[in-house]
Amino acid sequence: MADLDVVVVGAGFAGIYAVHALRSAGLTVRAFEAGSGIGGTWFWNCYPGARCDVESKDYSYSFSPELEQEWSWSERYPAQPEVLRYLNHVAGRFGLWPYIQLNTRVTAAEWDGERSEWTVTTDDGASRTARFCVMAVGCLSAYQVPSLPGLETFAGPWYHTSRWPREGVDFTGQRVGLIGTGSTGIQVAPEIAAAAAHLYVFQRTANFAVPNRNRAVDPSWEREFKADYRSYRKQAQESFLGVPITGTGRPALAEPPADIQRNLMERWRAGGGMPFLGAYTDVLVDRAANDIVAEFMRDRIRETVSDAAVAELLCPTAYPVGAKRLCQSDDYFAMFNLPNVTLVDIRSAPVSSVYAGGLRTADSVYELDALVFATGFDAISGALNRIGIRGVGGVPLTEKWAAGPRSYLGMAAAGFPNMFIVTGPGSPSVFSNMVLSIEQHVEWIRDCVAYLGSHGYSTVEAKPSAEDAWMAHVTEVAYSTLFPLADSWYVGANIPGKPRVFTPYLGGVGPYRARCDEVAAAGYEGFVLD
Ligand code: NA7
Repeated sequence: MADLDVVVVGAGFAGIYAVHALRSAGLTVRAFEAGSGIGGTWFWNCYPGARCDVESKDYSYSFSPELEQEWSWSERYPAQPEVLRYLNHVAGRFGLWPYIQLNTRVTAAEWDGERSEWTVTTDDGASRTARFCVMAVGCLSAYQVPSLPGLETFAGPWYHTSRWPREGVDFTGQRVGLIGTGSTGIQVAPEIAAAAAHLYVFQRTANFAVPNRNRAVDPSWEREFKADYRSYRKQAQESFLGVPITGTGRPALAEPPADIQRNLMERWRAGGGMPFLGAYTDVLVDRAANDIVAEFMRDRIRETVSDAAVAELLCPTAYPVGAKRLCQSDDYFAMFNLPNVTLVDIRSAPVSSVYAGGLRTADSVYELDALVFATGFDAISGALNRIGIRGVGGVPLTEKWAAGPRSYLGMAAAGFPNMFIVTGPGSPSVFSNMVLSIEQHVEWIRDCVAYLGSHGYSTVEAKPSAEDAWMAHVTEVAYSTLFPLADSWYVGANIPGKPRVFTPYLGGVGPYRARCDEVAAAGYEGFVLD
């Protein structure tokens, strides 16, 4: 008999809710978390300026009406410390601490076909057996530092934003180099610029950013909003992104140009990426419509940045707007008007090496006291590939995914019975309100485990044919949009040598939920139950 019913790997939003939901269903559960605290992404990414790009009213658990009434968010877009406080509150409120083991990294998980159980090994040398394994490792947890020649010779400190020192970093009086201008780089840059003697922003690809218009939550708005929270959550579940947004419902190409500009400006002034990109139905599928929105955004950069050459360099042209994660910032572009900030184009003159005193590019040398990497993650599959996961016949997950990550419904991989992935490849995951998707996945997994128990089955495994069909569908939907045109982490293009596979499911969380429900209602169609 296995030690546990379920081992949960990770204690971020997904792991915390998995522990609660599975325990509430009467199962014995233990979660292992590498960090010294819970929170996952929100634990590790404690760099200054870290903030969620989904509004707090949406980016919060909906499973408990009491919780959602009790908790008050202070800001429209929550900053990292507040998200972390929230998750710690949830763990305490629902009595989850005894079931979460911190400072413990799972190093291997191996399926034993004879005993129908997983053996999970941790970095303290211990092993546990469990009937089920729930991988709640996060989509953006395996961070990457580029291999720059000479980095080991750099005399000053260097940091990756995803492993920021918890005690903070004082850049006062320093010359700081920042590599990476995605969502993270755009958030951290103004914070560094406010303290440093000089900030050099090394930009490989210019990125689009909309304003947050972040603000304190108004208590009267909150009261009114909370009065109708349940029906709002229902709308979210049925929506496309997991956040109910109001678009015009019309294609931009059928709209008079002046109306488009007026409408985009209204949304720009209101702030937020989802309402802005969702203004028209064709922006993410038709390049001509996309160009209108992209040019609108470039015009905002041009009117914000006073040096015309710097503004032009900051104008993204390499990909359709939205095809990479749309960044959000209230102060990034204006920061380039500060005398202590320099934008360096490393697309035309790439970084050649790091030396003790700084960084060399193809055409210049930059003297630096500290280096910051905001260079992103081996997304979605990276964290799973770093665990030694072996399925039926001892086959490693890395071998199965050698040509790219794949799974059935983004939750289960053929050849890996009784292993569930929360927001894995082929799930709406990062293309949705993650918290809402996590809740849906976890509840589906909980119900599947309960179904096995009540019907006398001990194992569940995705059929290869179901996995193939699901991934073909994921690909077909993705290639009907403009998303594949960008070299983004959605396709793994940011990791040298990673196979180019479009991993998030773009079919929308409402239709996805309906499909998952159909699969369950049909006795877990596409799975072998044994
Ligand atoms: P991203 O979005 O992957 O951004 C990483 C940035 O780092 C991006 O500007 C990259 O340029 C740059 N990068 C990566 N490797 C290099 C090298 N070798 N040299 C120079 N520049 C490099 O990660 P984030 O952490 O910003 O955001 C991840 C997600 O977190 C975000 O999408 C939100 O969902 C939250 P590139 O564009 O590849 O040319």
